[in-house]
Amino acid sequence: MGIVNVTPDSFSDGGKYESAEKAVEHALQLVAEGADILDIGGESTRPGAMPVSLEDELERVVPVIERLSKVAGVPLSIDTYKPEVMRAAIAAGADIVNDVRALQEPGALEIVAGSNAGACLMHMQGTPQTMQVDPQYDDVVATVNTFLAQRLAAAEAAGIVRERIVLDPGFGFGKKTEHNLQLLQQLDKTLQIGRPLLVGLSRKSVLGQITGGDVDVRLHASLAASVISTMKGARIVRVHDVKATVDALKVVAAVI
Ligand code: 8Y7
Repeated sequence: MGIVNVTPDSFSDGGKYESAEKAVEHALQLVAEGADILDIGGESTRPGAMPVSLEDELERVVPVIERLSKVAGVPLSIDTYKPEVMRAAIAAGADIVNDVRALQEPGALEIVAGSNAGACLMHMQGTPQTMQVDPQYDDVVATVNTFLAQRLAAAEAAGIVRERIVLDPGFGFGKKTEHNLQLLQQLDKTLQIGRPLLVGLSRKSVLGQITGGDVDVRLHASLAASVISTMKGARIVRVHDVKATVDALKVVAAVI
């Protein structure tokens, strides 16, 4: 899964049209590099990031999804927690809802249930504004897995068949380095819930904690994370660096 951020370029006055054009161009580059899914997001969920209004988020992502649904040739995922964005993105051609809040916003379950879209249910402790301020767990693996099993049950109860759902422990979302590493070490336990797993570790700060590298020099650590995740059973890795990841995972696939 290749990451496509649709955010206005603060260094250019080209405006909304230009940021949509750039996102489409980047997305098609990721497909050429071997991405099987594109994840399109209009609001950053990085720690401390500012929320984006519903109107701005819709204006950013809908034109990009409309365009890519005609030309990309791979499934499109919409990265949002807002039910209105899910609805508009699905209408524009999105195939998957990637929700860092696991469809907990009022109306989110119903919108996905009333569509044919797949869903990624992710664990997060707290909110992006404050989640990295001293997160605490008694047992992070048990807490995350209990939450994911509960959200899977809620999705099924709302009418979303389990075959449409993947689960994600939510690396970096309200987790310290030790929590992230425990979740990765024990990914087999999350897999036991019985659904395919998506893992997002690309360029994340846990990798910087280990290597000492800033966000722009985390490629090699990110590749290690994708290889480990895949060997531990993850089915989808959400990454910025598609070409390098595809090569690394071809080597995994040749021996697994
Ligand atoms: C993840 C994600 C982000 C992740 C899923 C970043 C939107 C932060 N991370 N979605 N989104 N899993 N499913 O650094 O780990 O990429 S945003």
